[in-house]
Amino acid sequence: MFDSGRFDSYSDFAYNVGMARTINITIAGPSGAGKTTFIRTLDQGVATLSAQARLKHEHWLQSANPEEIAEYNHRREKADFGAIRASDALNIWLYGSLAPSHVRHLLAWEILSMGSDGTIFMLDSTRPDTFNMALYTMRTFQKMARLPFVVAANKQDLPGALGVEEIRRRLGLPEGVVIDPCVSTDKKSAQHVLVEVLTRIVKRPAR
Ligand SMILES: Nc1nc2c(ncn2[C@@H]2O[C@H](COP(=O)(O)OP(=O)(O)OP(=O)(O)O)[C@@H](O)[C@H]2O)c(=O)[nH]1
Ligand SMILES: [Mg+2]
Repeated sequence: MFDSGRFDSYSDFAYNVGMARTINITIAGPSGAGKTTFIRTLDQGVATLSAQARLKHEHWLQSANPEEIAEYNHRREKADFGAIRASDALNIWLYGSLAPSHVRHLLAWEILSMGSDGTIFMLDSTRPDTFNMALYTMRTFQKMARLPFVVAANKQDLPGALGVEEIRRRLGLPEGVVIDPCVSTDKKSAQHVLVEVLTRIVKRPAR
């Protein structure tokens, strides 16, 4: 699915040692930002995952605690997760997080951030009134776990969408933070954001 070829050598390596890797990515941000849309655009269905990943998933379902199961069922109902088989050796899971307006959000965020390898912070570029919620989401998630992340400035197709630099200024984000313009309904655009966060995850030094 990726034309950049940036993950080929990693995938070859993982495949050769018989170890398909699963990368978990959380999509977080205010209500209406476009998180569910982003996941639906990229989802290929669990059936496409490697046998190993499916087995791990079943095992997880048997061993998860009640809170985790409740969270899983909630996300499934909202179609808030997706699965991508990026190569023979690389499976990607996408998890939509609860919006900060949700009563249970802190518990759900804790569970998600513990199991995630990276985060996409999504915001609606036409809704500066939600930027404080976006910042709150970023700060809280990063406090729970310092994960590689990118910011997706979504709904760039709509009139009045603020540009990346204007969003950077309003959120007070330093140059080092990647803000990727995004249209969640568009597959190429969603893939671009995904590759940005994957690049940061793969580059991260081993813990
Ligand atoms: N024009 C446009 N509309 C979008 C885009 N992304 C999402 N939408 C629309 O924005 C609305 C909200 O999108 P959702 O994906 O449901 O947002 P969400 O972040 O999951 O919201 P919650 O589940 O409430 O937290 C829907 O009507 C989408 O169709 C985009 O890139 N462009
Ligand atoms: Mg949603």
